[in-house]
Amino acid sequence: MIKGFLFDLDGVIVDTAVYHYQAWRRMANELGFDISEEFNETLKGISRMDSIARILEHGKVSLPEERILELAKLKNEWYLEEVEKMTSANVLPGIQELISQLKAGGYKISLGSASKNAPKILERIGLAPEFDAIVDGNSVKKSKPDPEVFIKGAEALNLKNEECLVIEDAFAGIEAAHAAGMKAIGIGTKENLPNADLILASFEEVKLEDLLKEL
Ligand code: B16
Ligand code: MG
Repeated sequence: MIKGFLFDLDGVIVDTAVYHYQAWRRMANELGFDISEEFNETLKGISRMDSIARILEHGKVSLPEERILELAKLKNEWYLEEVEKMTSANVLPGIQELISQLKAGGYKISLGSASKNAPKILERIGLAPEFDAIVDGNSVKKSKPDPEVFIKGAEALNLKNEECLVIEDAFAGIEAAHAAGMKAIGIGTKENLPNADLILASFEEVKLEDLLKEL
């Protein structure tokens, strides 16, 4: 029986996935190569330092550790320029309504994000007080598809893993949910998320009872 929901942040609650892509692309372009949207798909849910390692490998660029850290910091500054402009209007369609339905139904909710910027983003969009727990890139060591972020989410809610349902937009995130013994709803398409237990384009007009029946 499902008692709790673990929400990914980027690409589920807000569309920051596009800001991550723009900032990584700017960095890659400055290094003399480009990254496609298709390649960017493989970065979703992956931590900042794992992402930069994958991007540099993709561009066949080898740099000293110090320079890599500098570039990761710069990318984050570019990314935060966009985050600073965010308001509650950036919450993706249907999310606020879903959270209200979950609260009314007595479900617990936690964030399960790889992002170190998660607290800042939740503050900006005004959703921080809605969460019973926040597990993010500051509290986990291993990147999705490792299940650590969701295992910690279930623990923070005082629930068993199988009592939690994950909502994700990343292939790696759905792998992480499954590795934790949880089902996952994918926000996206069958092509991007063939591993999801249920696919939705968004939460717009979605009723919680209907959702739970389909899983
Ligand atoms: P940051 P999620 C992930 O967040 C993003 O999908 C991924 O693109 C990003 O690199 C990662 O967070 C780290 O983010 O640089 O803000 O710490 O989708 O797990 O909410
Ligand atoms: Mg995501």
